[in-house]
Amino acid sequence: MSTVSPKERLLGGGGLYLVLTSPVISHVELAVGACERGVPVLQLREKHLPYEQLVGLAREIADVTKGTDTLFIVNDRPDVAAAVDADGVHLGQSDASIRAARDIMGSGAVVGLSTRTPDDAEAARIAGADYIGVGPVFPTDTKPDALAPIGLDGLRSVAERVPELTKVAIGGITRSASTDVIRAGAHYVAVISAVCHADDPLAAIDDFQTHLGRRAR
Ligand code: TZP
Ligand code: MG
Repeated sequence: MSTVSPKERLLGGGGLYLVLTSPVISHVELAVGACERGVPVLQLREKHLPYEQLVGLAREIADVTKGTDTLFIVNDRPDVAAAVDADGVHLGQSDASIRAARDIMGSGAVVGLSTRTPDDAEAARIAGADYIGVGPVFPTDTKPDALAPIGLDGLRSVAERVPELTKVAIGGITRSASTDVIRAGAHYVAVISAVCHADDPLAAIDDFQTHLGRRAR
């Protein structure tokens, strides 16, 4: 069990950031497999679930990640994240503010914010985000309302504007593209379909882990 704080763990590492959305095996089975394989960050993103069900699922996942090296982040909902004592929350541009999330979760919580452009990224840094999501990098079918992809060049522009911020690239990232994404300036690659909707999600994690590993920095 790590004695290092969640923020220090996030800031000191890199690699696979696995977002759980409608996985083809159960969320808990996938969370167990991710922890066993040393995935550094797990996020629960199930936008359609009502509060009680979301808290129930988040609590099960928090029980799995507790005491492991895997950080647990809840998407959109600082209230849910606080209810299950998750390590952090990921906010979109139209979710709660970073300040509101810290008021709910406490100052030790990891707070991430979605961004797409260098200006978004700079605003996120000024607002005190611990990390930024950057994307969509590539086209994605998983988020129907996603804006146009920014490509590796767009990711590079964001990375150049906020070199000191931890960057989590997202959107259409496959295992084979993941090394280019890291080279373009991301510390973590966030994936949904490449793992959650793979024929064998645990084998897909192994494939990412083999190629990305746990990236200390
Ligand atoms: N935000 C930007 S793209 C995206 C989100 C949540 C979807 C990523 O899913 P996939 O399947 O990895 O493209
Ligand atoms: Mg959101």
